Amino acid sequence: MPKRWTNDLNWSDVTPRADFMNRRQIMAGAGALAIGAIAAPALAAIETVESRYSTDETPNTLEEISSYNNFYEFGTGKGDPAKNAGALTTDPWSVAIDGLVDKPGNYGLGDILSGVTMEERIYRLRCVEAWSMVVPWVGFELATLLNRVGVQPSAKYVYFETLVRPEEMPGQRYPMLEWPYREGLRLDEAMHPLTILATGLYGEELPNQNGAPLRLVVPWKYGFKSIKSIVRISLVEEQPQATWNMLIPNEYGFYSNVNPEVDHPRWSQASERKIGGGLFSAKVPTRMFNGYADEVAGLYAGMDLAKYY
Ligand SMILES: Nc1nc2c(c(=O)[nH]1)N[C@H]1C(S)=C(S)[C@@H](COP(=O)(O)O)O[C@H]1N2
Ligand SMILES: [Mo]
Repeated sequence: MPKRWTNDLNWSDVTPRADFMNRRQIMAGAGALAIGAIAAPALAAIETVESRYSTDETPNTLEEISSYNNFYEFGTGKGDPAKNAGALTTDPWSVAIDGLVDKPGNYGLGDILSGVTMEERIYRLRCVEAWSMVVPWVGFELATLLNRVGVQPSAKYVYFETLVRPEEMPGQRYPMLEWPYREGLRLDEAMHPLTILATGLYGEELPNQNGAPLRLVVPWKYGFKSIKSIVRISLVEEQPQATWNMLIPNEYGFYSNVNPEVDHPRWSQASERKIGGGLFSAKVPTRMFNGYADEVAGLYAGMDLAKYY
């Protein structure tokens, strides 16, 4: 498939001018234009508005969120990312957006952020694995970005890739996984307003171990679907590869929706341990779609979720 690579495109070209000006005015009003250029860190830390999708559950502490992580590029232990991710260079950063889009290109992070016309918001969302956390993300809807680049009618899925940089990512010196880490969503899942690209948490830039400078958050799916430190977003026609699905397909399906009724072959998925409640804290029942069933169950109407797990 021919790919068109451009380095000269930026968001002022692809964003309707009125929206762009409006965004700049919002930024100016927030005092974020003090140095003239729109810098990513200023954006990550900008005053945020609570999303309509926020839960009212108490968020985990920054310490909890940034010290118990999965990010195999930095090692397989839960403490390895916090120990090793500090060396990752996240500025400059660019994301290749390609495939079935009207405006493919290599977009700098600043361009991406300055094109987000809605104000960034704090999303206090639950994340679930065998453990769970509530994280006050700062981010914007993935749909905003996809609409800016123009999704072509033949696109059915979105594919994501993480950076490959073994010099700074010591875990990539070993074939723990097939690098790059990769993930995919069906287009309707990707366009759902609960699917966000996070740039920060607690109103600050994202800690590297949480996937700086840009990571996906899909709160009704298991944690591994939320790919970190993204450098490629491709719109494609066929169901794309996803790292854990490739590695152990009978344990990890493409969809990976949180579903207490469908057990992992090696463990029950009916309950979860809340991080922060202490190591021996009681498990709590896991909710269908991680509690977001009202919002997302419709995406799977008529699908057998035991088959499409
Ligand atoms: N690139 C990359 N993204 C990744 C992972 C990874 O190893 N590499 N781990 C996934 C898994 S298994 C989980 S549970 C979440 C953890 O996100 P958190 O550390 O912010 O809680 O990141 C996901 N995204
Ligand atoms: Mo995970």
